[in-house]
Amino acid sequence: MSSSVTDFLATEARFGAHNYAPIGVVLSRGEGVWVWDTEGNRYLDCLSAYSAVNQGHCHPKILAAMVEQAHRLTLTSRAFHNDQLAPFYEEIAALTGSHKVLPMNSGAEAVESAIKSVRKWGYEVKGVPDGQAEIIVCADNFHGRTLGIVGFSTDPETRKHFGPFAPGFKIIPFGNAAALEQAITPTTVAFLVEPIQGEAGVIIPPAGYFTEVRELCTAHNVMLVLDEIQTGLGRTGKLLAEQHEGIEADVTLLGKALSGGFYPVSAVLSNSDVLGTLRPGQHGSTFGGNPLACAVARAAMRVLVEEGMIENAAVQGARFLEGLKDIRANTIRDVRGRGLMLAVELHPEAGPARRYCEALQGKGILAKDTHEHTIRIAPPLVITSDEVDWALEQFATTLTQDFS
Ligand code: IF1
Repeated sequence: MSSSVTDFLATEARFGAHNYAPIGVVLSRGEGVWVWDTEGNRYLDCLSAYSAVNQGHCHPKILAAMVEQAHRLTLTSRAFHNDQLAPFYEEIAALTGSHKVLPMNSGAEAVESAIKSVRKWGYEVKGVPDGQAEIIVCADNFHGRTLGIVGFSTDPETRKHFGPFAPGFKIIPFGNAAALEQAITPTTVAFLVEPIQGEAGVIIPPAGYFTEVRELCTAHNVMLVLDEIQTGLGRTGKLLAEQHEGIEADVTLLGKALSGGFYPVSAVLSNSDVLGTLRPGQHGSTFGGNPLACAVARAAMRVLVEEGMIENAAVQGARFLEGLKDIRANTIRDVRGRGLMLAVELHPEAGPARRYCEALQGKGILAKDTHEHTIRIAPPLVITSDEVDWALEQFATTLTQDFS
């Protein structure tokens, strides 16, 4: 069967829920930083499936681990043990310095699992009266799409007509430690926050913010839950973004790149007794911790470290950021980033960022707009200097165009 791009788009539109508005490219193959569409055009992937393919598309070692494991055993449920779970625990604990691990599948599931765990910790360890646990979150957060999570979103599109929502969340501004201090009460069990807000447009908090946050959480016996689902696993040039401020979260959430994009794998990592409050029957998942997921995640973590991808993200991220800052275009309002988590914010008068992303597509680059005026740039961490320089040329010619 040979379908044209319009056929694919028409069929999707006819049968699929219209909850996305993708750029009009139909991809059929990927390798490293490159992806190809059905017509054979090649693109540099500057989204990396929202940082799920940090290790590059179809990494051969992760692929081999997946295929090998798929031949042996894929799913046992947690009613029985499997021989991949223990080594996965050991390796992720060693990598991240965590004591306890709860394996799940999607990022949103990891967030939900953390919410359940910190509430339970609040009642059973901290001594909060039952039903009164409060979790503090930030404005403009993005933690996923479940009802529990969208209930504390501040984006009207995300919430509208999906209610009623669960109580127990308090929203404060991001990057403001004084606001956190004011919001904490004796029934506060946790502060859930992204180290860098991704969906909000790659918002980097002021230096020292997380040091203060850490001190406040410790002083008030509040669990600091860092959602590193997007920032984690090398994206920002460190294994975890928390390392940029030399702090340690009480609970760390990983997802996306934990499988290198092969399979949904997420995890709740905890350094305290938070996960210790969960007893048999109180939480779980059919697929969480399955042998295929564990084998894939083990390979995904191994190549990230063995192949120097985290260091490369730091080096190439700095090169990319410098190059973007050197582009002289009056369309550009701000350029920011840490490691290979970058963004170009356009002046509102420059027209919607989406048009620039479509122009970039014509030049062989796939990037995604966010919040109308921001272009997000997050290539796989295996990108080379030559590829960064080539991408910068394409960005320079595109950003000096005027689409307004
Ligand atoms: C989509 C955004 C990125 C996340 C953080 C949890 C999750 C995500 C920090 C949930 C997921 C995704 C989901 C994806 C778009 C994408 C995204 F633009 F929406 F915000 F990456 F920037 N915590 N982010 O970023 O993980 O349940 O999806 O596995 O299409 O909704 P998930």
